[in-house]
Amino acid sequence: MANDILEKMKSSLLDLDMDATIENVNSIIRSDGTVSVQEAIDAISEALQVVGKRFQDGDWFLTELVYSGEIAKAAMELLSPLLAVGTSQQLGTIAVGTVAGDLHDLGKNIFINFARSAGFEVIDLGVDVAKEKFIGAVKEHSPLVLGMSCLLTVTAGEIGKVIEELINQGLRDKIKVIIGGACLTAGFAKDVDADAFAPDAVTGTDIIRKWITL
Ligand code: B12
Repeated sequence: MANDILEKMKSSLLDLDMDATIENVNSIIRSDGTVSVQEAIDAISEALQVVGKRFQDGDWFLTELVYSGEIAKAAMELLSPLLAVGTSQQLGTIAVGTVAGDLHDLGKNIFINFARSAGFEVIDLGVDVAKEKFIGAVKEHSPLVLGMSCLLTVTAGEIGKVIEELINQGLRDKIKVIIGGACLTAGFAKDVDADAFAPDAVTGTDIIRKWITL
């Protein structure tokens, strides 16, 4: 039953049927926990992997990529508020943005929602965030953690530039840096002197929670 409804939602997204996807997400929400919000978000991510493969293989074009992103965004907007009912704990402030040149924000937003529901105050810097804006946010808000999201190989170098600037401005030892996004790896994080790479939002939230409680 749980699998059926998740498969139905994935199929409707991959059929690029906005109405049916929204209806399926609403059925999941009405299922009262039979399917968890986390399972629904994972299913959307899985469908987007298929979108990426179709785009990469030349079976789908930019129009389909854009529209599938819009459907996923609309689905996430229904699911996100259900995550944000977590806790009244105040674990501290983190700042998160997608690096310069990159407009992908679905994964960043999922991480933000998980972090908020875990009790962090999150400053969302948005997408296409210039190095100067990351540094400005660190100076202004003194967050415990800086999170950077990056989905494009061509923009991954921006992460190293931000970290370099943190070092130049004497800020690096005051903040932990976590990075995430489909084109990154733990090895890349090591190369650019980030403190951690998270393959998904749940792992990312666990890592920053550990940093705070250690
Ligand atoms: C949807 C989508 C789009 C949408 C984005 C909509 C939006 N609002 O985000 C649009 C249409 C805008 C788009 C545009 C482009 N895209 Co695009 N896109 C995708 C797609 C299909 C899904 C991305 C996604 O949202 N995945 C689901 C989320 C949940 O996964 P995620 O982002 O990885 O996030 C998870 C983790 O990584 C982690 N995470 C992410 N960020 C962070 C940050 C922190 C701090 C932490 C802790 C964790 C964390 O947590 C998340 C949840 O678990 C991917 C395919 C793929 N396999 O990723 C291609 C993909 C990323 N796009 C690609 C390309 C090439 C483009 C374009 C260049 C296409 C073009 N020719 O114009 C443009 C670039 C525009 C730009 N300047 O940014 C390529 C990138 C290849 C590469 N390695 O460089 C991909 C991989 C497709 C492919 N296979 O070719 N895209």
